[in-house]
Amino acid sequence: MVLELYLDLLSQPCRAVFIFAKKNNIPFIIRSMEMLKGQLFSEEFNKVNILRKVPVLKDGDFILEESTAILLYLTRKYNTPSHWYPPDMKKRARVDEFLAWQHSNLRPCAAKILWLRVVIPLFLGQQIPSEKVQDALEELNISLQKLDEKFLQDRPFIIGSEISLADLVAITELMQPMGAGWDVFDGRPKLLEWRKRVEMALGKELFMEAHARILNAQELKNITIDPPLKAQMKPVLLKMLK
Ligand SMILES: N[C@@H](CCC(=O)N[C@@H](CS)C(=O)NCC(=O)O)C(=O)O
Repeated sequence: MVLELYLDLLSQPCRAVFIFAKKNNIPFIIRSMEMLKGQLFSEEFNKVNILRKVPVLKDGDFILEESTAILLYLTRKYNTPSHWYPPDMKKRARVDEFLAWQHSNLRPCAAKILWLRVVIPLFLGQQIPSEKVQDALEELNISLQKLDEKFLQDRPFIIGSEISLADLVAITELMQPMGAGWDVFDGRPKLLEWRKRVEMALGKELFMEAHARILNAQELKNITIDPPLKAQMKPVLLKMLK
């Protein structure tokens, strides 16, 4: 039975899973989900994941959520090249360390900007006060500095000379429109060189295939949100802005 992956490529964890599966020639069927069209609320998806989140992996009757768990499952089931998740105990621990750190640092900071710049304006039809965006950019800057100084240091990739799951997860977090001409890599030449190496290691074509939608600012502006979802989210988002 072929593996099924429920993904929306607007989502960072989905992009990481998508790139990993494709890069490693893992056969899968993509069950394309569109969060903004309310598809996570369908009856059909509810049977797969009552948490109504993507990504989800379905391998026969085995269903798995959480991108980190999915990536690790794929490395083990398909015995992917060891550089992704090295057998060496200390290198592996470094990948684990990064995967744990990013969930409460880089990811929420980058996601917040996406919400402020793209998602909330789409839902509420209004721009966000610039101080809010500025605060979020400053938080992201702190995380970027940690990525640079603690995790990357002077190595070509986060844990050494080869790409691992840590680089894959990090790059998918940073490839999103930050808005107002702000570029994550501006003034960070080391991170820029790292980004180029990661892109090359993954393959430019696959990299762009995964990021085409999220980087298409015009398309993002024209998305029509599912009306019931819009009504449901509006009070939550207004509260967020207070
Ligand atoms: N920790 C989870 C995060 C999953 C997650 O939050 N997915 C988001 C998209 S990035 C989602 O499905 N959101 C829909 C919702 O919350 O309604 C992972 O890494 O897989």
